[in-house]
Amino acid sequence: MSESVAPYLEGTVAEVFPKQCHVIPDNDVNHRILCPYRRGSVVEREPEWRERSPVAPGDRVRIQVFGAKDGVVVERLERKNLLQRRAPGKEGQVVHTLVANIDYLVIVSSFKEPEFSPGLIDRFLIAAEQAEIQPIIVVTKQDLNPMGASPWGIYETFQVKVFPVSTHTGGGIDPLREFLRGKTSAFCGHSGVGKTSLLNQLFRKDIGKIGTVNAMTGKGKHTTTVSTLTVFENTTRWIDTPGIKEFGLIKIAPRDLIQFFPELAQAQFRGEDLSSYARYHSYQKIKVALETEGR
Ligand SMILES: Nc1nc2c(ncn2[C@@H]2O[C@H](COP(=O)(O)OP(=O)(O)OP(=O)(O)O)[C@@H](O)[C@H]2O)c(=O)[nH]1
Ligand SMILES: [Mg+2]
Repeated sequence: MSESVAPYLEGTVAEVFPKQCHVIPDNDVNHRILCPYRRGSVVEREPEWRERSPVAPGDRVRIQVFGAKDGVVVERLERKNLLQRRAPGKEGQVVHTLVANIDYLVIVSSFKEPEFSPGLIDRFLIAAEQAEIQPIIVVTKQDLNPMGASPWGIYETFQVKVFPVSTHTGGGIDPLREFLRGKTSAFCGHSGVGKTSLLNQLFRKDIGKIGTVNAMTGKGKHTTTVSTLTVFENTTRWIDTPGIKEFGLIKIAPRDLIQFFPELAQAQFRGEDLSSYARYHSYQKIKVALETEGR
């Protein structure tokens, strides 16, 4: 008689905790297996930029399964892409991998409460371009925009798709759901912009807890604390992420930054004054950050 060996499966990381993660096995999208992971068995060779955690939501992994709900990660499979930022509060070259293997980065900003945030949108757009991930922009809380202002117009001139929505009126939700169907998308942005509210509407049921915003500052209260990948109608995957305060870009030399601002690069080529351009301020701010962080 041969000894029985615990079986191996492949799956997708749905949630990451310290030292363990939830994995959705490929053979049953409604199932979750809690699997410890060890850096040594997941990362073959430490990269130049050390990851705060060696697995991220969306990662493909091979697991060995011991019971209905128990397993262990034995390997992280090759990544199609990954979205990384400088790990906040960490010294040196440490990165936070927000998500891996996504089709769309959904950059969520509210029209108001908190205030529309082009600075963060610019950073996400740059990171998406670096990672070769298609970004789209969702501007929530359109019920607070009775005049129909569109401060996002500039992004449409760069062929970035913008979806204005309101989870209060339901406006704009159906076309967004159709656009995302069959793909894996990560929803990222500041706290309180309405990422979880939006996902609850897209799912047509409550999958995550919704917070409030501070009445004085208009800022969110970091209600979502762990990124969660949830499967919608078998083939669509949505990752809700906790609101971030800042997005520190990595692996860009300050002199190369202008390439990510095509209108400024062209203006510079023509010898024009850059300071009259809408995104000049944002460009300067990011450049200074890259210079002071030093790499
Ligand atoms: N007026 C208005 N308020 C909204 C809309 N969508 C969400 N909100 C409110 O915004 C607040 C924050 O919503 P959440 O969905 O928790 O925001 P979040 O982006 O998930 O926040 P974190 O989990 O902290 O990152 C709640 O009070 C929601 O009711 C909207 O379309 N219009
Ligand atoms: Mg949330």
